[in-house]
Amino acid sequence: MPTPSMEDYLENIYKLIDQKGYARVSDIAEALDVHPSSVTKMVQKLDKDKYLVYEKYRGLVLTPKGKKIGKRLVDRHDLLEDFLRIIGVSEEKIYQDVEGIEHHLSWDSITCIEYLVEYFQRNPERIAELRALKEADEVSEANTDGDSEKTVE
Ligand SMILES: [Mn+2]
Repeated sequence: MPTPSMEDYLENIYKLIDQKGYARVSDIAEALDVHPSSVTKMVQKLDKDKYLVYEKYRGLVLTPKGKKIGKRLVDRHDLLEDFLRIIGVSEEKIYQDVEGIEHHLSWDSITCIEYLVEYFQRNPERIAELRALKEADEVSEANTDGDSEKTVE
């Protein structure tokens, strides 16, 4: 099993290759906000563990094993974003929150969240109910704050 840090690399390498057709050390360093020398070190480790093949002058290719786990990690990230969006987390918090939780849930929990997201997507009226519950609470909180003129969208 890859470590959380390896997961971040595999996730981003998969995404870069998917979007641009290739992943350079400099692109990975930028995506993960780390020093290129850290990328080189991790890429060598991922090569040793057979997730990818790294050749200094030809770049980096994911192995079938690397592709499979990379896709799974990207899908997991997207699923968790959908989940937080559905339960009403504000857009500016979603990405960082997913980065914070994605490595710490079991695949069992991920599967359960997947069904929950599917359930809500099939029943959008339930999403509306959930939103209404949150908004009603926000309105009553605003009122008890003596801020009764505050309007809630
Ligand atoms: Mn992520």
